[in-house]
Amino acid sequence: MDALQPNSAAPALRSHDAVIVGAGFGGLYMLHRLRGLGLSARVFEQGSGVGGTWYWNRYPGARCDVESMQYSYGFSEDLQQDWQWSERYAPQPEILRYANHVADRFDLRRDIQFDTGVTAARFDDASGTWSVSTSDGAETAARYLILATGCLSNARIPDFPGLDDFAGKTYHTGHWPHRTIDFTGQRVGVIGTGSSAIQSIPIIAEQAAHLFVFQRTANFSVPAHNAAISTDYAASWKSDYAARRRRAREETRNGILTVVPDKSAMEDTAEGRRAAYEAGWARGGISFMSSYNDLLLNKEANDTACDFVRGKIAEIVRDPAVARLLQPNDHPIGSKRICVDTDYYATFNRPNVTLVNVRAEPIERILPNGLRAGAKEYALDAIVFATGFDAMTGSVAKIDIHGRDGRTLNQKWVEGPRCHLGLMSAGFPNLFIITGPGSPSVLSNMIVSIEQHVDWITDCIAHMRARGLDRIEPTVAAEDDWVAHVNEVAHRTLYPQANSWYMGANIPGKPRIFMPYIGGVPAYRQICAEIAANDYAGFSLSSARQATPA
Ligand code: N01
Repeated sequence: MDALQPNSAAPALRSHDAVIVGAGFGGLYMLHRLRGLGLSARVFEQGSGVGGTWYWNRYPGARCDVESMQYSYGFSEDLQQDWQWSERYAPQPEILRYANHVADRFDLRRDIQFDTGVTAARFDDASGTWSVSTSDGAETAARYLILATGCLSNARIPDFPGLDDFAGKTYHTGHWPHRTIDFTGQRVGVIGTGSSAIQSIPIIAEQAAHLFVFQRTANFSVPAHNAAISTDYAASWKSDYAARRRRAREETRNGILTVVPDKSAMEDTAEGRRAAYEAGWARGGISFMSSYNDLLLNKEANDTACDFVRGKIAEIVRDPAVARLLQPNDHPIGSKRICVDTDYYATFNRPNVTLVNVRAEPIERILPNGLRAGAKEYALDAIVFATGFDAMTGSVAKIDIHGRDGRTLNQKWVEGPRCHLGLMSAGFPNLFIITGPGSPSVLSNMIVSIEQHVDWITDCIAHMRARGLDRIEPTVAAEDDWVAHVNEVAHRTLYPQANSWYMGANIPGKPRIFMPYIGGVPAYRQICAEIAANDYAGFSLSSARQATPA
């Protein structure tokens, strides 16, 4: 379809084969692939630039906790050979440069409309097209609507009373200003102790006159041991990049090449475990969780890893009362996303850092000059909300999506998200969600999962076009089976034991459903591939001239 140009002052009516929402890593690659099919696509991006997560999360210390050589696209051999990563864990500005490089290299910007949010989308059953409303007041018609809205993109500030009265500056880690913020000489409060807080606290502590860390739940964190990437290390990856990418996709649970011993922690002696955990601690990063093959399956095994990390905290933090407060004791290690830090625990040895237990004394009110927690008031010049996101469904829910029978996606998902394969939802034809709920997504290397979804969607659209079909949606039966399977697999693990954002537990009133698919990247890829090879079994495909699927 070609764009229709407006001939009056009326809002533009545009028409494309596909609308893609979001210009992060998912949206960029989706645009590239659809162009390859010869389709016209328009990307709407609410930010002023590409990069998604890495456009918004500019807080001090932001970096990826998947190693740079792996947290990058594998679809272009030239790209992966040319790009040089500087550090083992790339800092946010470098990842953002990479996203911009990709946008320029593949000439993607001309089809991206920045500073434009998608507010609503309505499926017209008669024409089989989506009508997409955007924040610029325009409407765009498209056969396919593809949400590349990201899993952690709806930043959330809890509804603290008095928030608007605060006279100082407030920040959210996921909405950080696009300029350097210097806290020198200030009294700063950081609320939250998740990954974002744990990365930013050591840096803010170096600047602030005093830093108060308001902790509700202690988190497990392992050292990053970040370092420059040596030329030899990069060269070893590049010498067989394609094969390594393939192994990451097909042979690892989470799309990240790691050696996982085929051994339970309980098969080892106490000394053997100590040595394995010490090696994991020394290696650094999330591969600590791969010290044994059952840390997220067996509580007894998990406890041994918890004890090890709690012991490390006690060794690092000098004040035993502070150390105790920092030692997590209410969830298995890894059941909340494990954090990766640089000097996090040691930061609490600084005289200008105070840990406040807001589990015991919750934050009651934000005051004009600080906040009150329990009986105590804390004077603050700035508050950093490291309070996370309405994860996985939050950015989808912000769009008022009406499906084939007029029902909204939010109505359908009121008791938790329902998707087949985490890709499509019954009643919403031609609506694809990249790394949606029910897919490995946040439990995997996101770029690996993004590429797999984009490739699957591209192949699906190509398949339909080759057969004169223009409508696809999952059957209710297939979707129900998949949702049940996602739940069943999750409950074989320790994950549901934590009040995590994976479970929707961080959002008051959000249904408690384990949202990502934990069956592993290789198994999931195989299921998706088999369904495609089997003429998209579990999906109804038709042309607009045929009856609507039941
Ligand atoms: O958010 P979070 P995040 N009063 O939800 C606390 C990815 N990521 O932005 O646990 C007091 O984890 C809340 O407390 P509790 C990664 O997948 C990756 O840090 O709910 N506290 C928690 O401590 C990560 O998991 C990277 O009791 C309140 C914190 O706020 C995900 O993004 C870096 C509160 C929120 O932690 C999200 O991480 C950064 C309240 N009312 C992020 N409400 C890397 O790759 C919330 N909290 C390295």
